Amino acid sequence: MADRDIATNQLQDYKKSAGDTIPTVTTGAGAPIGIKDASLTVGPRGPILLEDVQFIDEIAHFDRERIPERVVHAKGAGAFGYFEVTHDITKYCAAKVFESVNKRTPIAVRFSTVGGESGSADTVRDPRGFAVKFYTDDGIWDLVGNNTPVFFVRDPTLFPSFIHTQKRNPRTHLKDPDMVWDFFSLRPETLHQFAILFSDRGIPDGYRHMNGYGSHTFKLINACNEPVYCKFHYKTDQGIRNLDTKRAAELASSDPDYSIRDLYNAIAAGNYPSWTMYIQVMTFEQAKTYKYNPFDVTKVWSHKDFPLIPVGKLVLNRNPTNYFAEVEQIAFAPSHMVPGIEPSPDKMLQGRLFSYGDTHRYRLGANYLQLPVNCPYRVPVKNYQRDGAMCFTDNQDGAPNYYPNSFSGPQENQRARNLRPKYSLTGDVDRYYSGDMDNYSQVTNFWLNVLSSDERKRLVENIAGSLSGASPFIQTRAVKNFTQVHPDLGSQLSKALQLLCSAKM
Ligand code: HDE
Repeated sequence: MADRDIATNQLQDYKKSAGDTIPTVTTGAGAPIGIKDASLTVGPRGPILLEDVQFIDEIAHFDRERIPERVVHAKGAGAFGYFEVTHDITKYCAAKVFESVNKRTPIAVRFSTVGGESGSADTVRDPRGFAVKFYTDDGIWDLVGNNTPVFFVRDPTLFPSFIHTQKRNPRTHLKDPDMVWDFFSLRPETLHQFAILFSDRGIPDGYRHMNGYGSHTFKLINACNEPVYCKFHYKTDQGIRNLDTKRAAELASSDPDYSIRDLYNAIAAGNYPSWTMYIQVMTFEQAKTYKYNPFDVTKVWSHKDFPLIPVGKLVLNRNPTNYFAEVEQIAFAPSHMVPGIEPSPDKMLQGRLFSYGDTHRYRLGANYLQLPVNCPYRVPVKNYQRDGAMCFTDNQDGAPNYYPNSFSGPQENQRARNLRPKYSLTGDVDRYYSGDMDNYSQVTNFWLNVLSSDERKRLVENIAGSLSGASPFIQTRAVKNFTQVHPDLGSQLSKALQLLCSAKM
């Protein structure tokens, strides 16, 4: 069996580790089962009796095996490990996770594709999710990011529509290039993320060879209660590696679970992947005058203006022991924050603060934070929440369930209270259109100064390949947008499209 990889040998390895003692099979309620492979029937050809509770126990549980898949990021791989601080950033942030150099905090990570279903191929052109759960001394901190530093839209109210264009046409149940390109060409703020998606980085080679980004602007608070704005980055220590379109398409049919397999095998072989965490820091004064809106998630902060500051290392050294328990049920939320880390006014981040908890309560239930993979197991949870479906702790025993109280119920924490700088907001309440906020300058810079000429050529080919499936009037509108990025991009794309469309005729 030398040619079998570690993932394929999982059951062989289980058998070896289980040893000679084979357990008794039981019902869900623990009763030992005498005969497992036959239902209870009247004669060998007869119908099944209602008293076959053993069969009903088995089939009724089977009928409920699936929970709703994630509405986006349904296909993914998870792993566990630690975050270790290598550089002191306490002058910016008092969160316990950054408390001292060498401090380690356990983490869980889930990588994912975005648009496909949970059975879809791993090697598609799609952003990759890069979600990290830090089990800190102050509870859970989730940094739920992607492998790109920017996002498609800047107002969360557009997110459901945007995602619908990435999913299936409601009538045909097919992916629909008109839906994709209609939306993209009507909302040019998508161009920056789009250019990255259609560049070489659009199909990473597995999950170990890509960077991760918190993407949004966050706020860090130091022990003197002074805030700064910040962006988080993880750079892969394995080096960036991408798949070309042809190889990705081959893998989509020969090994659709390529990225899950790659991560599992690497960790099982002791080849632990790691990433270096950096932050960029912007003061409140700088934010007031910076040339871009620092809370616009379609933009990056220039590394020249805001250099990367090293912070620490993420290391993944354990595979999940059970996929459903530890990966399907893991529940990340940007609202899981800890003292010292706060949201910025970025509207997209604000929209996400609501959405994730909401989806978890639907997908997993009101007590999703009690599941072992989600619970902040390094701190005791003490509060005034009680009951709900599937409460499987002691439900906080006999402690008072109301606040304030005179009976030793949990009290406020002074440190958390001190790490709360006030901030003031003014402005007229309105629905502000944000589609016209400089959609081009950073994409032009990407085209001119980030990509090599070969990379530009491939970008044009990749866009043309996808855009050629859309209706001609949508193609024309999209080319117009790309021409605004740079006339060369527009004309090269126009030529590539003509070639492809005439080849199809
Ligand atoms: Fe998500 N996103 N998202 N997203 N997202 C979800 O939460 C949502 C956004 C990201 O491995 C969902 O548990 C809204 C940006 C990752 O489990 C859902 C908006 C970024 C994952 C949701 C965004 C992300 C999700 C679906 C716009 C990168 C997978 C299931 C306001 C910075 C996490 C779930 C995992 C998952 C909502 C935009 C990253 C529905 C409303 C921007 C990595 O709650």
